Amino acid sequence: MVCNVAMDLAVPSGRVRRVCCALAIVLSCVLPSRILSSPVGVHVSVDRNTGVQATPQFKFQHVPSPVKDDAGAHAKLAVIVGDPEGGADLAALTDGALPTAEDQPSANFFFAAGTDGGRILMDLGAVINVAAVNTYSWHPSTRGPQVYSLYAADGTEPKFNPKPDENTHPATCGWKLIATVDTRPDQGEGGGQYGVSITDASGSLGKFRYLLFDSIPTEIDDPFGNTFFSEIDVVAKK
Ligand SMILES: [Ca+2]
Repeated sequence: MVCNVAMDLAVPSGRVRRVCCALAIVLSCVLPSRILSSPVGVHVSVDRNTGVQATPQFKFQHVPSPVKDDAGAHAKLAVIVGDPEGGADLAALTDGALPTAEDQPSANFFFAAGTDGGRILMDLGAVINVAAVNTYSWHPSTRGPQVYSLYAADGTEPKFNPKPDENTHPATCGWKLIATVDTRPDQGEGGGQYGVSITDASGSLGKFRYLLFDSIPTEIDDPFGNTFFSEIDVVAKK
């Protein structure tokens, strides 16, 4: 439990993997465990499908299914921190194609085994009004859940750094934290299909050109904790 709390806290703090457990225990008493630093108004919906509910159609109770023609379909993607040598290349995140089975490395992007995740930069090509960011994953075990922070930027700040390295906190160089996401269940390995939808009560998360996904493993008990990401959708406000 303490380890989970420590990892939750590590997400919005950049690439620092471990924090003082004592601090974690203290903060766990006053902060919710799942959405620690999301700004007021931001809502993170999480759905999980297991067993026969997890199908290649990615149908969820609340979170919309992935679509092909979202505002992120033609975004430029880059790994700016981490080792991407895992399964499919980054294009799998925006191709609109979905895995057809629960353990399909060739249809999912994930960071290399034994590494501590990384950062994915998404350049939408122009500033757009973002209504939602939806992320999808599928794996029968610990690579199913998603644990990441989402940052966003319009790129106009003078100090903006589009590629903050592992020693640079995005918030110090023109990025805004949108949400922290942690879909790990309280018990069990968390296998299954996950849909996450990040929205805001106002109808808009903001006007951004760049998104940064800062992902960490769901566990470090073995080398296989990096999430199998199937798709990322960016929904423009209409
Ligand atoms: Ca895909």
